[in-house]
Amino acid sequence: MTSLLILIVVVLLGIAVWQLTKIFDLTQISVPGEASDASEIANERDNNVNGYLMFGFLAFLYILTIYSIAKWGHFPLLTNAASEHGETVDNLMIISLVVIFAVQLLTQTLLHWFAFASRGIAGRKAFYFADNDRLEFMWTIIPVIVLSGLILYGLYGWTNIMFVDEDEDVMYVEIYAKQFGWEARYAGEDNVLGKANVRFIEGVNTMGVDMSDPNAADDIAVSELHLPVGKKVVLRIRSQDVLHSVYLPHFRAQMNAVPGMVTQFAFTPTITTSEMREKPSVIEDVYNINAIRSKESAERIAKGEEGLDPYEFNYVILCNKICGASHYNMQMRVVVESEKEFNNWLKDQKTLKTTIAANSDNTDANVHVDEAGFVVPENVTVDSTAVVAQVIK
Ligand SMILES: [Cu+2]
Repeated sequence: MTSLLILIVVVLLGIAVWQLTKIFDLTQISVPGEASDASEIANERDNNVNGYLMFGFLAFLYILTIYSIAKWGHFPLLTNAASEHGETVDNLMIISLVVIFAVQLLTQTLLHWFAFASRGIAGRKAFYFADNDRLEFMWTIIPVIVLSGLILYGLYGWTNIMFVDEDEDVMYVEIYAKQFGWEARYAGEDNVLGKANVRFIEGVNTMGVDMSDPNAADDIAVSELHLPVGKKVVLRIRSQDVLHSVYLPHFRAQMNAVPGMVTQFAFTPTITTSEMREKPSVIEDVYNINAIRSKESAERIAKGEEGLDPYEFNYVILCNKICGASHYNMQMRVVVESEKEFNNWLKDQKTLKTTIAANSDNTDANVHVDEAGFVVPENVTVDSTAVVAQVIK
């Protein structure tokens, strides 16, 4: 309703301005026989001014672009990729940027130069031709070759990234997305994730793992993702409610989390968290962030609020689909460490089965444990309308 009112006001304002300009035009009476600036036909001076203004605009465009690149053109996602395939993605990005910049520099310069060179001059007539096959051929074939090259390189990179050899020694980890947070599940010793479905969500079994599936017995649910460096990990991605997107910027990895299906992305981390913290560019970023943060912290303390802790570099999973009100805050910390550190950490994590059993001891009415020790949810109904309402609101 408010938007409709705003729209009506904007339309009425437009009509008012239009009427005012008409009145203004009517008041500009020109005396017959006298040269008047109010003439609607452009004279030599108008044409020259417009011709030079085109150059002025071109200069403005590039001075602004080059100044922006020099001042803010720090591209943290074009270097320091922390995964094996990351370099391919970065190269594709850099090549695309260079090609786009070169092509637009050439075309914009030509466009503005032609506008200047062909400006109206008294007595000069425009040269007209209906078509020119050679020109048509050139501006068709050159983009075709350049774009095919880029697309083929992209496809080659993508198939290489997405291909997982069946014999390869990989680690399976499930990433579970929901409004608004992430959970992860390790496949355990058997390296097979137990089946899961949203209908099994109950109590501590927040990912809806089917505990009657024997493969689920050793699955480990965590809220922080740890990965051993140099080991290929296959992320199996599910969503509880709406579309989310698993985005691991430092590893150049992204895949949608789609309700009702399992998507996957495989990558090999190559740099541990502590190695990344030592990189000069990361140290500089952290320093800059903390300079802003300490200012903010001082302001908070002055107001009697709690101060902020200093920022420390960490890999993260972010959500890259606008999935609702708290989308911006959907993140999970990722720790890349040596295989030994990873194994020690994993050893300390409890299996989902143990956690559920410990909780069901407190007699949860809807859950019982069968003879094999598996927790079986009874009459679990999931109110999916509640989630939809939240999205619409
Ligand atoms: Cu999300």
